[in-house]
Amino acid sequence: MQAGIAILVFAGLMAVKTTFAAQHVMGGSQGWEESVDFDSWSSDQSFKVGDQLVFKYSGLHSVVELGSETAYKSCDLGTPVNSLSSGNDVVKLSETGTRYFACGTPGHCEQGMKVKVNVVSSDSTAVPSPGSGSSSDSDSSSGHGLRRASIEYMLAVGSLIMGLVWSF
Ligand SMILES: [Cu+2]
Repeated sequence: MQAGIAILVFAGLMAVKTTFAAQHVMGGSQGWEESVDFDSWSSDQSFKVGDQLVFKYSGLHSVVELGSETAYKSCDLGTPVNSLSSGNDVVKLSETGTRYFACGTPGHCEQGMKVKVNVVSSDSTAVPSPGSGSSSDSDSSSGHGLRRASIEYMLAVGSLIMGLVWSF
């Protein structure tokens, strides 16, 4: 019985952990493709420490991580921080800051196949969007984020309690 409870507690903790970390499939359903407008796609995303980026693509493409805004802007792929080419690559966001990714196929970056990922602390509930202004705006969006986080937390705790009840 005790071992069973320990397993349930562990499963519950895993549920909490996974509810808070998100996987971002780059480009959404289209994936890592030239046709995606990555600027507008990424503006709807909230990238947090602990989240993962997933790059899904065909053999026409690859993933090159760039080390600077300058390299990103000019599509300078000469000194990449990291290169990936499996077609189903997972990149973990382990700290705050900006990460830059582009396709390594000649010409694709210039065509817009690149994305900038602004990673914020996992405590943050709101990502200020450029040009958005008033304090009431940011208040309401952070309130929304908090509400969402607490609902996810309650779901995780709820499933843990359900598990405990069933074990008796
Ligand atoms: Cu490409």
